[in-house]
Amino acid sequence: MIHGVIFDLDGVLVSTDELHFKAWKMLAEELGIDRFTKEDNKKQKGVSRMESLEVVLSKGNKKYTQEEKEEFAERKNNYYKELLGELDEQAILPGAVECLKMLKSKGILIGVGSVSRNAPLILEKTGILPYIDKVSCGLDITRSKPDPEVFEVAANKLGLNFEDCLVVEDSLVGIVAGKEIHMKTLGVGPEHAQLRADYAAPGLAADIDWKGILGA
Ligand code: B16
Ligand code: MG
Repeated sequence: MIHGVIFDLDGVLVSTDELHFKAWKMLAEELGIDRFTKEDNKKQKGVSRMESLEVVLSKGNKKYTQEEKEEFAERKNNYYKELLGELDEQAILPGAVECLKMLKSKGILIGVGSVSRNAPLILEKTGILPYIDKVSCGLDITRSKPDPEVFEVAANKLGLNFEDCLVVEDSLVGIVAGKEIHMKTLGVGPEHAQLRADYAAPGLAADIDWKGILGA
C-alpha cells in the first residue's frame, strides 16, 4: 500500500531542463567547447552539479584543478539562477498540479526528492510549494542519484517506510535509486519506456492507473 509519493522535480513536475542546458552551453562556449549538445545534456539528467560539469569538460581536452572546477560550477549556477529569475507557473509540466491535488485528496503524503540545490527556489517560483508536504533536495544530501540518499531523506521527513513510497522519476539514475531501497517506481518523460520502472507513462497528464498503483 502506497502512503507517500516522492516526486523528482526537473523533468517531472517542472521543466527546467532547457534552462540547465542553456547555462551549461554558455559555460562550455566560454571554455572553448563548442561540441556540447542536447545529447550530452541527457547525461546530466538527475545527476549533481559537479558530475554534470564533468560531462561538459569531457567534451574538451583540457585538465583543470579542483579549484577551477568549483569556479566553473559556480559560474554555471549563476547563469542558471539568472534564467530562473523569469520562472513562473508556466514551467509546471502538464498534469502535475492536477496529479498533486488528486493525491492530496486521497490522503497521500507528497514529497519532493531532487538533487538540485535550487529546488526550494524552483518550488516557490512556480507556486508548487503549497502542495508539497516535505522537500528533500541537494541541500540535504552528500551523495547524488543513483545513491538513494535523497529519497531516504524524503521518506524519513514524511515519516514513512521506504516500501510504502512511490518514486516518480524521469531519469535512469533516479529509478535505480528508488529501486535500491525498495520503493515502487513510476518512470515518466520522453524516455519513460527505457527506464525499467515498475510503471511507466509519458507524463503526469497521461491516463495513469493511480488506483492500481496506490493500492498495489
Ligand atoms: P543544481 P532533479 C537535477 O534535478 C537535474 O536533473 C540535473 O540536471 C542537475 O544537474 C541537478 O538537479 C543539480 O541541480 O545545479 O540546480 O543543484 O532531476 O534531481 O530534480
Ligand atoms: Mg529529473
